[in-house]
Amino acid sequence: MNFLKTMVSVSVIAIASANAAQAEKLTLYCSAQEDWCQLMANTFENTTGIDVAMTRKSSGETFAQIKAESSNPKGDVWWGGTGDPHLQAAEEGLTASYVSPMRDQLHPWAISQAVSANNKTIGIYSGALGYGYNTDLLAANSLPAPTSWADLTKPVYKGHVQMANPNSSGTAYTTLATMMQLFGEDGGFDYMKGLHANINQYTKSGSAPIKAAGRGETTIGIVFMHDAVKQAVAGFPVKVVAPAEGTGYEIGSMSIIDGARNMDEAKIFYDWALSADAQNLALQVNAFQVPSNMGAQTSDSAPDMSSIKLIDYDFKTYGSSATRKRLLKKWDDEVSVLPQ
Ligand code: S7P
Repeated sequence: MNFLKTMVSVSVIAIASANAAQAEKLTLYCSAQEDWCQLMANTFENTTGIDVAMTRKSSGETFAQIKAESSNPKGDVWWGGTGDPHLQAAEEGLTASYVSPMRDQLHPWAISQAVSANNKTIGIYSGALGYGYNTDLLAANSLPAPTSWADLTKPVYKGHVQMANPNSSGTAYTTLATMMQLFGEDGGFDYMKGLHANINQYTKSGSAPIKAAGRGETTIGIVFMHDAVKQAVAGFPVKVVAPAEGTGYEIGSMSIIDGARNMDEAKIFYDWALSADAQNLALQVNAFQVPSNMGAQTSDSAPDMSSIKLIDYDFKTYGSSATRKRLLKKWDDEVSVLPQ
């Protein structure tokens, strides 16, 4: 595909060409899946001539890095990852305000993410939380098929469930915040304790548990449903579950880092990443999130968000610095230390 011909916004190209002659490098912190990060970086580089140095880390880890570097910022754009830590970064003054000319091409949910953060972040995709299980392992262990969140705390699944650590992983923080919203704070922490009894490993990355399930290293992995679909489409014996009680979701986000050394290039990347063509790159790497550009394609394999019982996820509360810090500390102090 020739992106210079097909790019939706002519203004994006004009700015890109003008600036590409000058310098042009961009340090990209990426928190989506590795193959998607790489494709975004390479395609942007080829399209604009701007050199991209890309690092992939999970959402919580990237937040921590940007915070640690805040007196001497090294990154320019943070692309991908769950919205909560992007909102926290905005609140803590780690990211910069920018209103892209591409905004009128976006779904309202992507713009509302920006509005709630004084335009310091914006939605680039969305996806629902759930889990997946390895159908072969389930049968081999004569386990019943789980259908709800409550099922995952049943003793029969002891040692069969894997999720990420909510400190490093946006997926796992979304899980923690979802349980608070489904069951209340006391009930939610009781749930996390019950789940902990069945967990075989807390991974660093959010999608690792379903990759492990695909390989037969765990029976169940708690992940975004689109990450489970990716394993199923790749041919692994993975069944995707939308939990019966309902579930939370993410607005995967993008932010420009405050004090970015390459601010012009950061804005060029930002505008480009909001275009339909850039978002359609997701299809090449089986990234099954729902794109934020209304003209971008959603794969037929993507989980149908309208058929999933979604909670009214409170991004303002669970993306706030005070709430995220408090919940993570409470999880560290009261859940992670419990014997298994
Ligand atoms: O790209 C897949 C995806 O699930 O990864 C992001 C995730 O936050 C990154 O992994 P962590 O859970 O380890 O932070 C999601 O935003 C995205 O949908």
